[in-house]
Amino acid sequence: MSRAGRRIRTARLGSPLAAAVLLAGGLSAWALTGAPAQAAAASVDVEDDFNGDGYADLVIGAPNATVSDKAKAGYVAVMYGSADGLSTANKKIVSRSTSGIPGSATANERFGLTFTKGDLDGDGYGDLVIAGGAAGSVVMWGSASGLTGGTNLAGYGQAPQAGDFDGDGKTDLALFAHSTVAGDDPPSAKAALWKGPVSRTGTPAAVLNILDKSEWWGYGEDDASCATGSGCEEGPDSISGPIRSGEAGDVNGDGKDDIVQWVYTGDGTWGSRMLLGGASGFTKSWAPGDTAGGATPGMGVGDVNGDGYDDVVVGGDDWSGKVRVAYGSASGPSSANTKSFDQSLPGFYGAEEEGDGLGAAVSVDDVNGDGYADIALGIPGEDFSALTDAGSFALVPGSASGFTGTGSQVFHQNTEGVPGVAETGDKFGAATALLDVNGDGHRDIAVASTAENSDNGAVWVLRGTSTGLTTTSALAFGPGDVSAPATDALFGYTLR
Ligand SMILES: [Ca+2]
Ligand SMILES: [Ca+2]
Ligand SMILES: [Ca+2]
Ligand SMILES: [Ca+2]
Repeated sequence: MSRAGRRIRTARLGSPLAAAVLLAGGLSAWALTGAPAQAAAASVDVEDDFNGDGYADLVIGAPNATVSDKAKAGYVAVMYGSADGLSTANKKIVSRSTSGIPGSATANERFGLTFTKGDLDGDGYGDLVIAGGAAGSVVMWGSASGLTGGTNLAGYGQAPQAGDFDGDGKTDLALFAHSTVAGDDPPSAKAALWKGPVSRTGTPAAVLNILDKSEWWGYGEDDASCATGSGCEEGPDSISGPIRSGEAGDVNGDGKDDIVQWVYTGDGTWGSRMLLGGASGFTKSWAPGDTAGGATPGMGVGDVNGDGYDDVVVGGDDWSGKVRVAYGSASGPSSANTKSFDQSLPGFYGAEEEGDGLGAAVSVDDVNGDGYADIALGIPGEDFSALTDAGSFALVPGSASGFTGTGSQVFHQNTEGVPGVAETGDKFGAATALLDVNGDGHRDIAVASTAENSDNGAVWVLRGTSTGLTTTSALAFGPGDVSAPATDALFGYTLR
């Protein structure tokens, strides 16, 4: 993930108080202000740091967990970073049964199936928006002591996305109603573009059109009913769904964040949708995988070739077993400037076989600190050593010429130094996230196996270095290690 006007923790130096302290006493006085005790690494984004300590915090979704005897009610585990990385002791488990969280645990709600991070109220601490299906979403607010509270966002419970979509420097929130697949045509679903800042009562500075007027679409031949903003199938407050996932970044370099989503495209098929940010709502554009069958590939956004335009990376899907990298430009990504690869890429270890799920998870951000976003790929269907679907993951470095394969790394549970033992059907690599949990300037990887220990799931963390990922100090933990419900939880189904 990389966002327009990316703000890192050191942005807090811009506050009058911090600036005055620096002038008066330099960094030695820093701790006295209540601001972060150490100067944070440039690799820790504000939205990833809920408690403002300069270490990125990981969020783990466990959407199928039983909570308060309600099957598939779901929860998220928030793991706070530290100089030593993550610790199973430093966490917060959040469900509808958690004190302060509105609502109550509900069977099949799958709370935490999707979520997004962003500093919605602009106080310098990242906030977390957790989708909860038909019941809507919940915002938890960052503070020096971590996430607190729980503000209900009724009506919007699917694939929320934070970013600066109108380019004013404040974090906005794109909200989408929960909807389910309905036959031939994608159903229209309620949606809203909330202009930031968003107050802790859940009130935005303004509500903008989710779609620019040029995109409004109504019933009938001439769309006349839509011209007034009413009767729209897709319009100021509606867009087609359902939506499985989304990622934000600035693919056309205009300072406004854009969203790539995986959405229902009708007739049982799913595909990508690119929404370009704008002052008067999103406009639709192209992304790879615009019609792609039923599987959901991973999607990531980041500047792989360092040209200032974020690039869109879409994993293999039913129609393409290849990972596609659509390089951004002033006019956004295009098919003409999209390059694809699979495991036959020179430098990439592994054999390309049917059903590998190459890129079933995708994360794009800079690990080795050279300024080029690197591509993490989950390969949960990878077979090796006669183990079917044991799974693996890879890191493919970015460069001035984009991905080349040079320097690629592949890991699985039998890689020396990786905790655990690879087994048939583990599906290691089902989800990935890149974030700097130990604040050393190199993003680390979190990777999940949702099929570990039946369907309980587990998460591994490998550290980033100037030469890529290392197994040194690798960590693995499951839901039981964080005192959370384990049975069939799919712990790690979503990571961010
Ligand atoms: Ca933190
Ligand atoms: Ca943009
Ligand atoms: Ca680029
Ligand atoms: Ca890099």
